Parts: sequence; structure tokens; C-alpha cells
Amino acid sequence: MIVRTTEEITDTERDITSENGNWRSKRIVLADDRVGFSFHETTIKAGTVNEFHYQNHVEAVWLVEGRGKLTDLETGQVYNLVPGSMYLLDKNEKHRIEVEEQMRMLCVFNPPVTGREVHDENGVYPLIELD
Ligand code: 9YT
Repeated sequence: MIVRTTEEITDTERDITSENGNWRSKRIVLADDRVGFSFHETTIKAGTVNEFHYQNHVEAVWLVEGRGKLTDLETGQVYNLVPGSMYLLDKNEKHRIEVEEQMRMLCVFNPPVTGREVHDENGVYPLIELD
């Protein structure tokens, strides 16, 4: 069994801030835990617009706090996000998140993020697999 607290993760290499400063993510479970998924707590600042495209990962996101809009950039469909909203990127959809009130979300990735990925200019994570 593995037990962790966000306190132990805060300000370590498992706690990362995006280059533009818009979001911060605490990686609670990563690939090296070898359980087939990674688990993250991400906060995104109010007033920011963020595009993501996880081409190599499926991701489920559960909004705990905050408010904003999610746009599926494949279809143009817009969704309101409020506490309790969940979106599942089951088809690797490119998407945009516009944050009205700071969002705190819990995110699960499969395959698991290793922590070594860097978003490229398209907001894409490469696929990195551990040996
Ligand atoms: C909102 C969202 O997609 N969060 C994902 C986690 C974050 N990109 C990370 O930990 O790298």
C-alpha cells in the first residue's frame, strides 16, 4: 500500500507549474508507482485560456472547485464546468479550458504520465513508457 499527502508532494519535483504560469499540477500517482494510471490535482488560474491535446493518453477530469467553459475543439461544442462536472477525453480530443473562477480538478491518465513529459507547442504530451 502507498499512502501520500498533498503536503508531501507540494514543492517537490511532483509539483509542477506550466511555463506560462497558468496552471499547477501535483502528481499524486505517477507511472513509477506501476499501477496503470496516473492521478493529478491540477489548479488553473482565473482569467486564463488553455489549450490541451493529449494525443497519447486518455484523461478523466473531475472539477472539485471553480467554474469555466470547456470547448471540444474537434466539434466546437461548448460545455459549462462547475463543481461536480466531469469530462472524459476518450478520443484524445483537443480542447480548450477558459477559467472564470480558479479551478481545482482531479485528473486520471492512462497510460500513466511519468512526470518527464513536457507539453510541446501544441499542448501535446509525448508518450513516455517506463522499461
Ligand atoms: C487539466 C488537466 O488536463 N490536467 C492534467 C494534468 C497536468 N497537465 C499535468 O500534471 O501535467
